[in-house]
Amino acid sequence: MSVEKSTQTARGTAQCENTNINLLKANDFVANIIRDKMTETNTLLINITSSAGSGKTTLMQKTATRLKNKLRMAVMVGDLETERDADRIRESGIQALQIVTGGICHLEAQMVHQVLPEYKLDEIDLLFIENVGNLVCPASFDLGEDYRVTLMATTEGDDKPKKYPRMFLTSDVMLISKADLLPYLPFSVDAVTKDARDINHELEVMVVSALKEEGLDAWCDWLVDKVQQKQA
Ligand SMILES: Nc1nc2c(ncn2[C@@H]2O[C@H](COP(=O)(O)OP(=O)(O)OP(=O)(O)O)[C@@H](O)[C@H]2O)c(=O)[nH]1
Ligand SMILES: [Mg+2]
Repeated sequence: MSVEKSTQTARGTAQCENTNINLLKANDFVANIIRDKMTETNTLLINITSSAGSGKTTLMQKTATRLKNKLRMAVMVGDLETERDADRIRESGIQALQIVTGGICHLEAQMVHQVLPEYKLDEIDLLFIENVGNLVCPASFDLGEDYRVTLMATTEGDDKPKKYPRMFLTSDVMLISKADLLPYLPFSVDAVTKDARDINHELEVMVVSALKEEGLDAWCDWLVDKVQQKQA
């Protein structure tokens, strides 16, 4: 590459980084407004992230069925297109609204803030945000959540934490999902846990199968505990 071209490339990268920094600053400003609002209403906000298809919506459905008589719950779900996930979650008997991002690969705090008036937050103990399925972009956007929970499906392969470290660094919990498939896949729970904890020593790890309803007691107990802590 010529010196001139390499300078242009470097400048292009710097401009891009400035734009990103400004975008993230604006995002964090709104995320803090959301966080303050959730503190006012004692609503626990959980941001659910993962690659596409790791089982987020299925987990929301099963969690709603198990906890809806114990906690007042609602979900906000982001996808590039369609209302399908919100429809599925509503079938479980809780409020769910779809944010259609129209091509954007993550949710931003501004998008969440815009739909918050649709929820009666005073009457909600636990609000989930199901983020767009993507292990990269959503990692950089704080949505004002109390906790970030990342699903790591057995079908994705156990090498993902080291390849996509930011998501695991910024998460509080890694839920190893689709555990019912463990007997059929070359996936090591120990290896993925070690890799993820090398990146984030404090990461909590749970193993679940939403389909077979395994590991959901520990997950639901964790949620109830966190709601109680927030409301204490
Ligand atoms: N074997 C198995 N399949 C599961 C489990 N949970 C979900 N699935 C299947 O995985 C596929 C994707 O599940 P979804 O819940 O739609 O995943 P998602 O993460 O919400 O997908 P996106 O919103 O598109 O990113 C569906 O075919 C589910 O039936 C599980 O615990 N075990
Ligand atoms: Mg989904």
